[in-house]
Parts: sequence; structure tokens; C-alpha cells
Amino acid sequence: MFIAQAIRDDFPIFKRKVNGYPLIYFDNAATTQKPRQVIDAEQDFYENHNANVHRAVHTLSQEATELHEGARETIGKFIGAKEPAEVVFVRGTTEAINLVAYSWGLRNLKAGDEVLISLMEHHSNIVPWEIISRLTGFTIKYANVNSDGTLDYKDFEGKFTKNTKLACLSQVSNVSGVINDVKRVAKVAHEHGALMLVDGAQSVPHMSIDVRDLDADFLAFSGHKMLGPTGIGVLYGKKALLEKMAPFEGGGEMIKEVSYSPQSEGCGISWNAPPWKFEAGTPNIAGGVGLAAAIKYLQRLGMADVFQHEKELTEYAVKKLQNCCTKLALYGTTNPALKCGIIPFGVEGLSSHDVALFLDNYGIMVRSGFHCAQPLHQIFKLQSSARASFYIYNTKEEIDRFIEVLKEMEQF
Ligand code: 7TS
Repeated sequence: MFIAQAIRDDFPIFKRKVNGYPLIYFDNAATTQKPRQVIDAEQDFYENHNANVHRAVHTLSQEATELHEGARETIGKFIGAKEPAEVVFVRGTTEAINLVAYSWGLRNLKAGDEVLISLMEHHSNIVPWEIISRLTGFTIKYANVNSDGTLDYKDFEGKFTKNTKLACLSQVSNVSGVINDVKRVAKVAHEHGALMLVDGAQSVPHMSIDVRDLDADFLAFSGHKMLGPTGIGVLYGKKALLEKMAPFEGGGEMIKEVSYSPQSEGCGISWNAPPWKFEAGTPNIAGGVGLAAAIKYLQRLGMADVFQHEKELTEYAVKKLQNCCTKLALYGTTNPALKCGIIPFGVEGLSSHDVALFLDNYGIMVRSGFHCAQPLHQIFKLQSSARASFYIYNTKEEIDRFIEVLKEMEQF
């Protein structure tokens, strides 16, 4: 098991103070900090190998292409993809889901079809489907979430019909940290002939994932939530599906051939093979290199230990929070067996932003608001919540300090 305190030296940002206090960063569900190894990998790319990929025969372009495609291979192995071609580089989870909505949904869904979505989804797994449904007329059915934030499996599974074409579910909620059994739901989806899209934004960074074991048709995740750079993320798709899908954006590199015909005064176009069919224009090459470095860092720690470390922190924090202040409320289930390292909470009489600002005065970063998941807040009967979310470098000592400051807040 790695020692959180020991790996903190890899993260330059922990040298700084915020408002005169050592930085305590509990906003990892929004984005994580970056280790020196990731920063160095990006810098090394720009200093030593920078060129565009797939375009030129010169040495630098060959090196850049090798690094870019090597990153794809590292990512594919990390999630258990059959081959690197199933890994499409995108900007992040949001773009990955939009890609599926526009490339697959817009062409394949029509009036009478149904898409099933849980009410705990981040807006990025709701809004693209609402946009496409307004264009093509398919129906969206929303599956209930229990008042403790756990998925109502009976409702979800009961809502499948012969018309269901797609089920959308996050593997971990970004608000409650609840872990969903996406493998179970994927099985039911497939029994009904529907596809399964898994939002892995909050799961891939924190646990061992095998897309073939889950039998996910699509998996979306973001590099910046797993030590990697911003602006790089992944859409995993089963190859047979990607092959049948239409392109997302048009431009360079996503075509095999564009030929102008003077007779018809138009261009005939044939598409490149996946994944390049979905990667129009110059990709975020340095971002991919940085994400591969992040994955290697996580693999060195071991994903089972990453999960265990966060579990221990969550159990520790929940126990302390339950007994620290009379005015503090924890939202959603606190059962550590059901969740990851995300704890939503509130303080009676204070808005979530007031809570976050008070903590910020002491160098403690938590998020406040509705975390792009308003339907789930409606279920919790809340306008907003404060949220502490942990990662590999967080320690029990930081949680102790967090509790101390919360106690001061209550006094105040
Ligand atoms: N899906 C989930 C479950 C998420 O938590 C997020 C981001 C996204 C999708 C979108 O990811 P992006 O990288 O494309 O922005 N969640 C959060 C959050 O909880 N606080 O800030 C961003």
C-alpha cells in the first residue's frame, strides 16, 4: 500500500499555501492535481518531440506519432479494451457523450425509440440526449434514484421495453459518490437489445475498470480527473459500433479520401477507420502524452490500493463528520460499502457557497453548488450542497484539520 504523505512530494502544488495555510485540496471530483511526472511528460513532448502527428515523414513527426499512438495503447490496456482502435481521443467526458449523441444517436434514434437515463447523471449525460431527442423525436425515460442517492434498480430495469435503444448510467455519482452496478444494468440492456453507455468520469480515476467485464458499449472519461492534463479525455467504444457510426466533426485526418468531381461539382468523401474517423483536426497530442504518464503513475500505485486508500479516508471522514457538529448534515448514503470518496454535506443556516468560502479562508478547497447534477439535488430536496472529494494524496491529518475548521465554523 502506498503512503499518501510520501507521494505528496510528487505534486508541486502542495508546496504552496492558500490564505496563509497549507493547501488542503478536497475538490478532486472537479479536477485533480498533477504530479511532476505528468508535467514533465508534457514538457518533454514540447521540448524534444513537438510536431504534428500522422502527417509528415520527418523524424519529429514520426516521434510525435509514436508517442500519440503509444498513449492510446496505454489507455486501452488500462481499461481492458480489446485494441487501441477502440480508444477515441476527445476533450473530456462531455465531448465523449456528445460524440455518441451526435454520431450514433442522431442517425439511429427516431420517434418511438427510447433512451433510459438515471436521475443521478451529471448534466453532460442528460443535456446531449435532450438536444438530440428534440431533433429526432425519440423519448427519454428517467429512472428513479432513492432518497439516499442509491439507484432504484427495480425502476431502472423495469423501464426497459422493446423500444429501448440505449441506457445511460454513471458508474459513480459525482455528487453522492454512490457506486452503480453498471455490469448488472448492461446485462439487462443487452437482453433488451439496447446499448449501454457508462459515464466513467468519477470511476475510471478511482478503481480498476475492465470494459469487457462490464460489457459496456461506450465508456466516457476525462484525463484531468485522474492526474492528467485538462482538455484530453476518452471515448471507449466497441470496435464494431465505432465502425458503423457516422463521423462527429469533419476535417483533416478523419477522411481517407476527398475527391472533387467537376461533373457533379461536389466532393466524394470516404472516411478514415476508427478511431481516426472521430478525430478531425490536430489532436491534443501533449495532452495524450500527459494522460499516459498519469496512467503509468496510477498503475505504479495500483488501482486496487487507490480504491482502498479512498475507502479508508471516506470511512474515517464519515465517522468523524457524524459526530463533529450538530448543525452539519451529510447527504445521501454514508454506507462505505456503497460509495467512493465523495462526501456531500451542508451546514444548517449557511448556503453551500458560504461553507466553501469559510473553509477557503483556512486553505481548504471544497466545491459548492449543484455540481451540474440538479435532478439529483431535487431528489435530495436541496438547492445545493458542499462537497469534499478525496484522492491519492489526501491524508487523515487533512481530514482532522477539516473537522477542526468545521467546528470553528459552527462556533462562528
Ligand atoms: N460526468 C460526471 C459524472 C462528472 O463528474 C463530470 C464532471 C462530467 C461528466 C463532465 O466532465 P468534463 O471533464 O467533460 O467536464 N464533474 C464535475 C464535478 O463534479 N465538478 O466539476 C466537474
